Amino acid sequence: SDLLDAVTKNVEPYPIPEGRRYEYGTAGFRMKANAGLDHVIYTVGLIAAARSKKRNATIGIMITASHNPAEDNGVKLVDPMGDMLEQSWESYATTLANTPNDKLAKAYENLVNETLVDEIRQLHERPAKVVFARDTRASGPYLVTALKAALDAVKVEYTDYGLLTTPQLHYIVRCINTLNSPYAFGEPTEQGYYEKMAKAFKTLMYGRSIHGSVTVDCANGVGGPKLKEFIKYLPSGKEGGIDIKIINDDVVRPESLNMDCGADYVKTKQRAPPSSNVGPGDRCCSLDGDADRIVYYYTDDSKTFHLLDGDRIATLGAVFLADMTRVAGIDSKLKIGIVQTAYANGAATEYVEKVLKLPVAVTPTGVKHLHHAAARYDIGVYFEANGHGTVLFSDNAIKVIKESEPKSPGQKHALDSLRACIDLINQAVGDAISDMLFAEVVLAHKSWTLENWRNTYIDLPNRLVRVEVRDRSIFKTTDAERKLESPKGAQDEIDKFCQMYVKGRAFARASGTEDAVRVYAEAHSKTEAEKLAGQVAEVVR
Ligand code: NG1
Ligand code: ZN
Repeated sequence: SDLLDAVTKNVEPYPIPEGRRYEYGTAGFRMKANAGLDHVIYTVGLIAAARSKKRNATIGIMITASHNPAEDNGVKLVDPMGDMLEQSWESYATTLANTPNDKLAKAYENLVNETLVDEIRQLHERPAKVVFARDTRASGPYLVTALKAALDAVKVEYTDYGLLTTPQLHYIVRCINTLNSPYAFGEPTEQGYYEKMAKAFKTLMYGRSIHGSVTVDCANGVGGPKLKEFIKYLPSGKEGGIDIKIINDDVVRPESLNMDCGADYVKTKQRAPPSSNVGPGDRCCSLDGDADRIVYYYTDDSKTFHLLDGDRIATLGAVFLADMTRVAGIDSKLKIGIVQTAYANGAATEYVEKVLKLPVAVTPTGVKHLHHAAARYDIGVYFEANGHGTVLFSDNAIKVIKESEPKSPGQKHALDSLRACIDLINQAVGDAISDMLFAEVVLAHKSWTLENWRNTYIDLPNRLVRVEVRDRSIFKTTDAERKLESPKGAQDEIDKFCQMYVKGRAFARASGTEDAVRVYAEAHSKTEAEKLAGQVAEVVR
């Protein structure tokens, strides 16, 4: 057909480089931008078309490589509710990405036939709708050209949103697909995003004030210009709002992206970006390159650096939400829980279970796993230690919160606050800017400094190492990645080493985003955590 001829013709400029093999991983496709990503993105356009037909909804495509170096880029698909692509479709994406140009049209036709097999025939004729955006990487505009070539070939109706943070794109996808429904999420525009969250922020800040300013490191990525825009909608410190100082917002030199700054730098180096010159106790946070991750930190009077990571943001948020449901008198109707991965600090897990007395679920790495587990609670707080996470409110929770009649001014205030949380928190996906405003609100309510926040529990010293191995695919895990089931015998050795230390805990797993095995170890002292990490690294090496 004409359509299939167009698929073949338009892909001509984007062949697969010799010997390349692609895989749709935890974060979609990610690689050096010049390693055939144009071909991959073209095929992602076709997948989005098929997925849109299948779901009869708008599908999102985000072009970003998040915290990775400036010369990398990547792409991921966003499902109708603003969540990650359904897992069963990842293998379709992998298959199509590895299909050479001369076989692509046929592969696309097969995909549509296979995935629409149970549907009525008209589905083939159903229009497909896609929206997409990109981060500030230099390769972005060229990759958009490849994407448009695919969307044009299969006659998809699309909107190019230009530069957006990853969570903004997720927000927009969800807004479009819930428009005029009882689950309407908001206006499907960048401005709609700012207005919705700013309004909720003002409600939550009513009668409160935030002490001092917060310095936000934007990783020289798309978060910089977007946060600057957002500030126009937010009340300033003087107006009972927030004073935000932006650093690392250079998007003119693309090579500065994630360079010696950003959430990943701060988390892995355990230090502030060298460009930061704040004083002792000053409140700081760092976003990553596409603004879906955030960590807080400060240095104390003795210049010691203290990180408040995703585990902390989760506990901070959970404390607040649990308090508010109690004050509102609806705690018996709502089940609150926290979802972590194996990378959560043991002290955080213990604090949640023993002090907050909330249930903890542990899932494999990757936001989609946490997201699904969080959806099983009425209020599910999920965060990866590296700062990616959000809070999900179930339909039941939203109904209870919206329909409860307050019996006192205190209950009214708590209910209003909870209602505003539903809007302030980007439930589509982890969102650094939304998470930051939420954390700021909770700190303001509690009149806490970062030091107060840190003193809720003290992290166990820990160490994360990256181990290069010949073949990482031999490392198979079980128990939410906390145990190795292959290679045989490795887990027994790891257990033996863990037992040598007080509070010793360690695990090894193959990275889903890099060609390496990651080893995590914690123990009651820094030296011991490091020793344990070294020993486990030897086991897998
Ligand atoms: P891998 O490479 O599979 O460990 C990393 C992060 C994840 C997640 C993904 C996606 C660590 C230890 N792992 O996964 O938490 O964010 O990247 O970006 O930080
Ligand atoms: Zn990111």
